[in-house]
Amino acid sequence: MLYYIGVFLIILNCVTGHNLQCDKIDNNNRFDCFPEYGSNQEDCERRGCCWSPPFGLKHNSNINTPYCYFPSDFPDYQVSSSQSLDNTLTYSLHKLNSTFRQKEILKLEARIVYDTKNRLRVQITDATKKRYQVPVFNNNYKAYEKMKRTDDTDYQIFVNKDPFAIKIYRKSSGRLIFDTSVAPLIYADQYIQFSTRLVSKIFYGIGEHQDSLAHEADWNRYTFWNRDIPPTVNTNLYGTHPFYMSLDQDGTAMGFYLLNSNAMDINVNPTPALTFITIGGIIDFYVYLGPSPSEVVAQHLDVVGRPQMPQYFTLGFHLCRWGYFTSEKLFEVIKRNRAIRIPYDVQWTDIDAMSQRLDWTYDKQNFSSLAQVIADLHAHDQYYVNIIDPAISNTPGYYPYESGLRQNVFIKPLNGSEPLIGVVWPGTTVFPDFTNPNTSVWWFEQAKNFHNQIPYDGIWIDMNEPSSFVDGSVHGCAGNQYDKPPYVPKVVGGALSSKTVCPSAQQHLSNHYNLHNLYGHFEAIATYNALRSIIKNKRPFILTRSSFGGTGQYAAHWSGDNRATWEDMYYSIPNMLSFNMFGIVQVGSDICGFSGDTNEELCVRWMQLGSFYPFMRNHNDDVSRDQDPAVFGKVAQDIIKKALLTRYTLLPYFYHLFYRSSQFGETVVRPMFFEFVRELPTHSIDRQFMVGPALLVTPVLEAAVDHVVGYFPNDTWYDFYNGHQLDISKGQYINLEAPITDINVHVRGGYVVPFQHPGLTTAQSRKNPFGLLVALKQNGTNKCAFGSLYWDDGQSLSSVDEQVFNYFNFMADQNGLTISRVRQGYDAKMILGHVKVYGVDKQVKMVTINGEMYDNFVYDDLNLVLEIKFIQVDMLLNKFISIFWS
Ligand code: MIG
Repeated sequence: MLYYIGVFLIILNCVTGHNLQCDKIDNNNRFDCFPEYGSNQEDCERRGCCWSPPFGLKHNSNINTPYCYFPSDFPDYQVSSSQSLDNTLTYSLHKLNSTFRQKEILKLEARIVYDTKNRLRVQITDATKKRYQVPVFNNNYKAYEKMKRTDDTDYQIFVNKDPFAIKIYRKSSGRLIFDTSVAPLIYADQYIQFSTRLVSKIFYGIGEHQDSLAHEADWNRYTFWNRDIPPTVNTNLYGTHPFYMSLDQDGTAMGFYLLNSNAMDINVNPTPALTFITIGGIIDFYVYLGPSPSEVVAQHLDVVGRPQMPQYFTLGFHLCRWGYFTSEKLFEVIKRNRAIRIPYDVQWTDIDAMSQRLDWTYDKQNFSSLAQVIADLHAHDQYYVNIIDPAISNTPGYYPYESGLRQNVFIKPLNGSEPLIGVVWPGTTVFPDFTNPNTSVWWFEQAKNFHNQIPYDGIWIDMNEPSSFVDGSVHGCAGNQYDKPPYVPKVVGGALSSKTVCPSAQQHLSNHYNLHNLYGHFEAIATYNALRSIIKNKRPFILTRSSFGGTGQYAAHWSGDNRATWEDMYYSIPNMLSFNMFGIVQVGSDICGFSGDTNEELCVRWMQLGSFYPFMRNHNDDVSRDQDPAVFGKVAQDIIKKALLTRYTLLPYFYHLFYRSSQFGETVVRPMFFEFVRELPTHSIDRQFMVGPALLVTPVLEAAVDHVVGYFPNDTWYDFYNGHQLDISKGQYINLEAPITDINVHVRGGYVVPFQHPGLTTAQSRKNPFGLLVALKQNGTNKCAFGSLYWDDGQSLSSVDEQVFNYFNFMADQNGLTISRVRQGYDAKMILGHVKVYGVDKQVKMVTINGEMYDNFVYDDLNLVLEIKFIQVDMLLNKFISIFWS
């Protein structure tokens, strides 16, 4: 009997190709051995992999359970020797034979660096030959003191020798947070693959993609290859940020960043695990130990670079559209929005203002009065931003082209001596190579010349994936191993050259194959440096579409060509929250939608939501209806105006958050789980978000409703507008009234939110009295609230370094409020005019300010709000201001 079963099993194995190393692996733990299209049993088995159609297939994602997967004994690397020096462990790795990828590298070196107490770095390189590495640097990188004692870290590293694998444990809990042993390491010249187990089924980050904030570890794939395409799910988009964060059961967060700029797929499987497939460069990654989500982000920004402080005006409202077509129409739009008195700081123009769509020109016929319009904006303390595309027309006699040719700044095809030619808006074009230092010099000259005619205040860099209307070039591509790599990640269009420059094209630092995902990043640097010299001593304002890790040091970002739909309005939230984790904190989407006609209801709701974006711009395309606030009915206008006034009121708070971001790597807008990690429902919320720690925004994201359900963590929450406290005793969902007149915003008890009476421009607002919104929180028998404010001139590059700023701390309890001036370095008028206290549960009969009785207060015994108005206290006169009530 036993004998027969044995024979039967052997026969079955022969038929299906199964062996025990395959059978051990259940469906969920399959790691794809055939990520190309068209897998079949024969080719799969030739790879030495297991083939079996899975049962229980899922069809709800863009990738299925693989039929072809690695057996657990698939050939892998082993450690042949190791060495430990200071803070670095070095391992020599080798693999005996190549498997199925072309040009596998059999000898590798792995270096594990104990970077800091809560951050480590791993690099795995070819042991004998130098390979391309990402040439991106961090501006504000502070050299840390080399870790001497590697036992002083929050992490413990375990290296398995055969097969080679890295496991990282969090010391405090003993939990495994990173583990490459789940699948083989493959390291070939143009194909590098490794996997890691995730700490939980949910992870965040991995952008730029159109997706929810929280990603579930089910079969899925994220592709990275910067691409000009309206945001679509399951598609590579404008930027590359291979960073993820994951939360463990105990609420601790870890983060991971793969510093690699090549085309990449990240495959997800339900193990839960991620598999990174990149087609070049090296393995170079960081693991961050947190333990809080905010700490993970701060640790990540220590690596890629923290955002610069923005100019204050850029926090105001920006108005743009493609298709003003004439400067008269442009001026009309400016005037009609001024006329309805909406707060409004910046007016933009798009490519229709260029002469024949040539960069660094304007249309002298249709936009003949452009300079006057700008002068008028400036006279109204408003600002102007124009668009620049990287591609330069190769029309003979066009100065940017001719001078660029002379300075040899354009990308060339493989072995070519003349620039590579593509097609963009002005027709045939060449592409500046911003990795070449000459290019920065030339770019500065163009920007400077243009600024002499058209004194712009910031630059919008679009189309910098880079985008082209032809694939590769007008002459195609060389067709070598870079144009046609052995493995192509699942990019839109199927080929790397799709609607961009040939991968084989030559740039100063490497080929385009390696540098493609950095194109926008390098353009942002060149533009930033140009503006630093042209607009002296002011923080450059640049808006970029394409981005890479660290671009936030130079530029703001918007989410590209969204649609005027409720769905795209929703996607703007996960997008801005993810970009805040990537260190591009000044971010927002085209408000009211870029393509398609908007409608009044959508646009009103979107303007309300947009009032809480870190970057607030209303913009649309050349064929859709106008959507600036003034085109809507009076009721809609008033609602929009109210939203904008709320934003302008809160700008000091926003500005303080930007300061925290530039100094400490904090986020400006953040997911709710950053503040309430112990409340599980927050982990996947992306229809609500927080502005800093103190404001919770619950927008309406669908048509024709007058209620919205929001989750409110176990804390004290007050209605932002009237101070009414939500009646909750635990974290819970609440069905809020949501009339179109207001967006729901709640203030969190325990915080003091600084504000300022709004003007119609930030310049006006900045002259107005300040206010403090004190939201008390019960703390034992006390109630208390805290906050701070950073304040500088809103424009100088050196404010922080030279300490030309003022800084205040606010402390309140149930009886009073103290304002302490911690630093006085910026000479300005700062008047405290207004204090609102939420959660004052005793009738107030008397108020004193700095010991003197003050009469101008109102106590609302319905909402328990004390409001003290028309104060005139100079915030810079005394070190302390105290206000008491009883
Ligand atoms: O191919 O400049 O995302 O904001 O209005 C379209 C025209 C080029 C794409 C940008 C969009 C801009 C548009 N640009």
